[in-house]
Amino acid sequence: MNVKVFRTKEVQDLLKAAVNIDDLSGNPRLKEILNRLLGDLFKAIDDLDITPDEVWVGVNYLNKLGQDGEAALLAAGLGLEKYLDIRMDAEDREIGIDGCTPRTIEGPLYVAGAPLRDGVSKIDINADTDAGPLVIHGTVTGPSGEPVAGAVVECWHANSKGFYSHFDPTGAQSEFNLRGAARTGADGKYEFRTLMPVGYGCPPHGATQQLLNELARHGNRPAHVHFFVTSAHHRKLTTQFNIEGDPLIWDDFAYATREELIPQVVEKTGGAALGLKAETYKDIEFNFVLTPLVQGKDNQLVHRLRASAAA
Ligand code: MBD
Ligand code: FE
Repeated sequence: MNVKVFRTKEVQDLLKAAVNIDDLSGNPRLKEILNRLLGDLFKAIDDLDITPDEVWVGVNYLNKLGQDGEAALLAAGLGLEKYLDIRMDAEDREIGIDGCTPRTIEGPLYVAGAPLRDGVSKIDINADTDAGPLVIHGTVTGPSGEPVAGAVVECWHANSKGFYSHFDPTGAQSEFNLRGAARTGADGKYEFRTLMPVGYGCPPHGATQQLLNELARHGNRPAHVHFFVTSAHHRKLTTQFNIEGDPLIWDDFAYATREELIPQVVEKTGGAALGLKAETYKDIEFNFVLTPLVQGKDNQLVHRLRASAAA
């Protein structure tokens, strides 16, 4: 088949009818966006001669994606979440914001409500025989290097199997294991006492991995630790660092790696005195430089559906 019908009045009228374009009620922004996306899809079907069978494969894929609860995971894997970061970075450059800790994607595995402690937060609750102790610490500063008091650093990461609490298919972790928050004092310092994570892999039988297989892509991330940093007088920072030496560090299926987000891992002793499970532990210093509010507000705060639980 090599027919072209997209430009016909019948199809253009159909597109308008589908989003009820002539009716001023409803959600005008949604109408605008859906009209464009549906039109681009119709045009692609015409241009690439996408067959009915192929369309139904796609429709049924969306059903499986939803059943598996993986739409946000796929958004990360297809670079959509990274693309939003690229756009926000460009917006920042345009208004002269730079030199601060780079953002990188949030991902789909944050859970709100983790315990908040002053200064030091020990976040490993469950024993994990395959993971050694890890201390993550640093200072939160503003753009000119001044320590920020009262900043809240939230942290979440995987265990030695690459699984996150709340989403662990083995059910092995209690709520908020490897998740927590630390509030800075006048010196701007925070610290997490935890265990070394291992990289995440997509559920092997889920919709995301199914699509990645067709693309001959893997669905793995290097070992990493996520952070939100919030402070009343700065913009919220969403970032992560990677664990140096992980072989996937420049082959992340979610494209979150950045040069500035690979801190040194230093081996230290004195773990017992810190309440760690071994005398020898890994230490990572990671400092956060926050960006200023823009005209008194956070112009890039991202609202999205997030899991939450009670501490
Ligand atoms: C993760 O741990 C993650 O950080 C992202 C972005 C996607 C899937 C799992
Ligand atoms: Fe993650």
